[in-house]
Amino acid sequence: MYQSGISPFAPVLLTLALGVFQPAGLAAADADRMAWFRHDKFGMFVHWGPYSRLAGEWKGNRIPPGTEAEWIMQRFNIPVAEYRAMAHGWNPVKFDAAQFAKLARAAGMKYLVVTAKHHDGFAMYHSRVSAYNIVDWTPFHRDIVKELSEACRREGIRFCVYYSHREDWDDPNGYGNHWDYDPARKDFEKYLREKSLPQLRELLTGYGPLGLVWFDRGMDTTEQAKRFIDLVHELQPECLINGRVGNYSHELLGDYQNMNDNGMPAGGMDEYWETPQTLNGTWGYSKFDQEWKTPANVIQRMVEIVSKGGNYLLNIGPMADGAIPAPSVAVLEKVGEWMRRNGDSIYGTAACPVGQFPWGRCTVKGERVYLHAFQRPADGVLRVGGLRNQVKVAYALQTPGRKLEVSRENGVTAIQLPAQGWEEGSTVFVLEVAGKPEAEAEPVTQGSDAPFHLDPVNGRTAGGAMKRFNRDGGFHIGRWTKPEDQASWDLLVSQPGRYRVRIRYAASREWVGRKYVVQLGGQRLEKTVEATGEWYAYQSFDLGVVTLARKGPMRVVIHPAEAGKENLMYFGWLLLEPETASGRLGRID
Ligand code: H79
Repeated sequence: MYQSGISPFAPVLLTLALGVFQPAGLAAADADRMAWFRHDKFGMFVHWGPYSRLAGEWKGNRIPPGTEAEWIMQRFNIPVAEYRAMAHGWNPVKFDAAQFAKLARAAGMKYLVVTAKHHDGFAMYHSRVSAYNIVDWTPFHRDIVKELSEACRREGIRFCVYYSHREDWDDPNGYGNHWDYDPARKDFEKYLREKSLPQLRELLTGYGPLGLVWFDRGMDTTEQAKRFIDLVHELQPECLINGRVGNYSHELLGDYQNMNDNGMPAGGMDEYWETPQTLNGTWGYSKFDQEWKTPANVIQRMVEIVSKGGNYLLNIGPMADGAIPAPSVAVLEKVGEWMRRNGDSIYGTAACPVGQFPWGRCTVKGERVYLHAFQRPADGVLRVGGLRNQVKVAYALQTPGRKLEVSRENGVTAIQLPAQGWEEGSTVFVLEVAGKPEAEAEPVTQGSDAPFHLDPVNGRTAGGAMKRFNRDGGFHIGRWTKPEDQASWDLLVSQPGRYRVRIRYAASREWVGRKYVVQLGGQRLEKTVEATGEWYAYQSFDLGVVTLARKGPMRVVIHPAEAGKENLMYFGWLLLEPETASGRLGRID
């Protein structure tokens, strides 16, 4: 177990002082463990292993650019013996851990996650559990996890490991290798007991405090996943666990959720999240993939992610000799220059309450709104709709002494922008506002004969109800067990009349039969949760017809009818379709 020298209460006090957002429904103890994750926003992912030596090519077969070169063993069904022989000759003499940690630091990244073992089963550290590791199996004989952990500590970068805990194409009992091993004869329990869990123990005991363990590909059962979680908690209680630790088709476990690889959510969520992304189209190095993202693109992705409350884990794929591809170094250094000037608008900020703007995104911290303009509007005016607060003063982040002219009309704040000082990627303007930044309540509107589409993005949650990620790359509202746990939407009805109400949700077997309430203005529908088959098997149900009698504002609320132990449902959307003479319109599935 590792102790930090800082009082465990320090991050909480800091958090309160800064007024930083904490996702609803999380216990204070969890928020404390999450403090660094919430603050740091930007991390470096490192995918490096024997696959890097192949660089996307095996016996003339090539991994297409834009796809995963670290999957080469599986992709071409390379026999274990041949892959092992290839790894046996791997000698990445140019590897320099300090270069990685210094690059992460120069880029403004605050944590680093290295593949201690990827799906190919090869350990990048000195494992006593399996001799198939970089120290015992290669002429290199150096423990790169150890070297990176020490270099990161010297540079003030939080050190973390990726460990593929289910997939193992080398082990006869691990997952995924069907070309050498007969899946019917696998003893997965033996793999967990004799390789996966013991190797995790080695990583948790041999490399100092870990910021987080990044699991991948999920686990068969919740019970198995809990053994990994328990081991992390037992050995390093402060260490965070990513959401891919458990079964993807059940309730997602872990301290935070990952988007799908390279995923970007449509809107903010009520839980901690991170998106792993590549700098080109592959994680492990491929000599065929030179489609590097530009610094401006990386900056804009980061801003977008942070504006939605997430963290950005950006990957580099070192080459066979251990060198970092020069184009990735160049991009990260440029991003770092931007971060040194604009980091205030990223670190320690929270999701923008207002959402997205045509010209860019925003982040907030305390009583400040950071407006990220991706390009200068042609008329030189930045229009900020939907912000409720009074603006006290506005300036460019780089020139706080030079105040900008601000006016407000029809609820829209307009800022006169300077012609100079524009930055590649994003130019940041600061609004100092009265009070905590808040969005103007903006009703959901309808077009002529168009349905109201009420979903997790345009709705509000209250009580314990949470907007959550799910494995299909979509989002749902979950964690609602009692009547106070609610989702609500404010509508502006422009077309009174009869509306058919449809709902889409997924329900695991345990939730079937629970009662829920849909309030539409004064009308109350009480319904029963029906079976959809699986946790994430969404289905639509017809809830009947209601009359929306008047034009004007109306509120829709959904909540459990009574308190229960189980979650109500994974809510996808509610649709109000006008019933017209021509029949039903605008079906959205
Ligand atoms: O480590 C990186 C990926 O290798 C790993 N996650 C990131 C962080 C990952 N594991 N599984 N997946 C990604 C999804 C698998 C996609 C697949 Fe395929 C589609 C496997 C087989 C078909 C991609 C395309 C790999 C081979 C072909």
